[in-house]
Amino acid sequence: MTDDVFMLKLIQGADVYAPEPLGKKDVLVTGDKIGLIQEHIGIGKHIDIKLIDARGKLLVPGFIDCHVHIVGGGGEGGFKTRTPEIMLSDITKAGVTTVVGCLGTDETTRTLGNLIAKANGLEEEGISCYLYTGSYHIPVKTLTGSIQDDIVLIDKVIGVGEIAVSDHRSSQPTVEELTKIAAAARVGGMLSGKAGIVNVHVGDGHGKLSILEQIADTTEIPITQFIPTHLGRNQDLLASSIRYAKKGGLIDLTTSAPEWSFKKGNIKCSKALKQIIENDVPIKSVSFSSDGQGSLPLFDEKGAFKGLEVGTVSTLFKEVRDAVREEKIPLETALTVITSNPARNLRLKSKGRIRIGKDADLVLLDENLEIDTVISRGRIMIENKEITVTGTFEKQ
Ligand code: FWO
Ligand code: ZN
Repeated sequence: MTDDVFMLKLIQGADVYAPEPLGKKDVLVTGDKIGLIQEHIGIGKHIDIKLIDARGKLLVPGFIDCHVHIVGGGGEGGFKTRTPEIMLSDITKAGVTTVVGCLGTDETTRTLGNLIAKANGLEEEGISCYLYTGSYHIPVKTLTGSIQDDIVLIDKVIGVGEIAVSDHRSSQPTVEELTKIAAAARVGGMLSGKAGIVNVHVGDGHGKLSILEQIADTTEIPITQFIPTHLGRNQDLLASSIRYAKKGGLIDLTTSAPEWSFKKGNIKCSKALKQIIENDVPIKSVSFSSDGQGSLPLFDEKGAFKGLEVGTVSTLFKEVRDAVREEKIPLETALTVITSNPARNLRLKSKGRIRIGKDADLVLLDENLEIDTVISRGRIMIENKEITVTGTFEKQ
């Protein structure tokens, strides 16, 4: 019998990290929601329910990847370097049940219509998908002609991005231009009960986060309107990001990292997280995102394109696991950067925690912190490390 039949599933005897540790619990999944969390949940003999024996396993919230190029990205080396769009199992086998899709350098051949259609497709295939309107560049390309209207009128749009700053590929936005974008996103979010977040791509230019600090210091726009990302590119930028976070800013680190990036100073996310914690940055301000399907291009010192790789969603949890195993960061702390922190910072109200009434987005980890089972909105997508639900064009 396929899992679709079971509206009720009982996960028994898991060690639950919600992400805070709850200890051994039974968790009842009712439809697409978490229905009950108790020491022991008894069930009648004749009830039609799927039992999942989770003894010896950890149950954690489904992971949130808040920066994924779901329709593909790239192109920085010409047409043949446009990266491929994402497939469902690239996401689910990484334990990710919620993604935020975005466009990047190329908003000519990648369109918002394509992004919205892909997001709807991923939802139909079984995961949750939100979006940023716009892309790297200004003026921001939108669907309705206005950032505010896109956020208010398009359900999945929760903000704008990834707006590029301090990067040779950016539109070289002025403080005024970025302020206007943040103002529109803020009001759009207010009117629609969404975060209205501005996701900012920070390059390796000397400007770093100064444009965001100027906006926060000189206007009524709160610093938390922004989520700058790629902040582990080099030690200089990470140090600035730590200072920025200690002033109340939100910071996001990219887990996809090609070998060459470490030669250019990139700091492995698990190590960056250790440094961030050691500098007393409130962990709530920190998230990881994968830049999945985004290009990871290499440019030489003159800005000439030298080659590129493609980001993968699978790096997201890998860095969290390394933070636990190698940097000895407690699991309940490391997990927050891909669960409760992005859920809070992006105002994804039904996501990010194992709590009654929240979406039944759940991941079972085995004793080696390997992903064993993934449940998205109550549906089993991966079971005992096997893909049980494939995307439309993926072979079983
Ligand atoms: C980063 C996405 C970069 C695309 O700086 O921004 O290029 O449009 O697909 N990727 N431009 C990757 C580094 C963080 C390694 C993007 C890319
Ligand atoms: Zn980027």
